[in-house]
Amino acid sequence: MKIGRKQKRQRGFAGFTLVELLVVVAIVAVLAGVIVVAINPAALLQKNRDAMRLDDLDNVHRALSLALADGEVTLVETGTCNNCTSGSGTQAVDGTGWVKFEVPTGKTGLAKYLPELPLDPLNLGSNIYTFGSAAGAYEINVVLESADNAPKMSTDGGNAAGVWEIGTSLTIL
Ligand SMILES: [Ca+2]
Repeated sequence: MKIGRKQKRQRGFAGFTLVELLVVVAIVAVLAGVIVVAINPAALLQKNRDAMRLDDLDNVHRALSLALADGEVTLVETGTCNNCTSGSGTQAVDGTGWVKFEVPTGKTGLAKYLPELPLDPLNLGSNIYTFGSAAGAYEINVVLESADNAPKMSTDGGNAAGVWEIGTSLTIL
């Protein structure tokens, strides 16, 4: 008997049973799960934010070092400053932002080296940048999120094992 074109096509589709299709869907779902676990997007985002934090604090540290060396700023005693953090202070780079300093007459200040103060990528709770200065030295702190960065925080030469500390005196904060 001759099989018509329509019948042939129907046979082709009938080649995949519902069970076979379900098995394929299940395999794809398992593979997708394995890939998500292997990549761990949440951990990746934490690492990205930490990289930004290290970059930000490095930039502020470098700008402050240059400004101090060039006599563009003088440090003040921050003491119990309540807006010396990126969470409560502004991004102003004139000494009124979360990084405090004074600009000697005729000088440009930190603005010569940094357009604005950075903010922590989350800038919430303990994820903020903190500044402190005393006796001509300063310190900037941030808490890193990624578990992989915990050793960085405990071996930075500072006095807080759970905080990344950078500056010219790491015992101010
Ligand atoms: Ca530390």
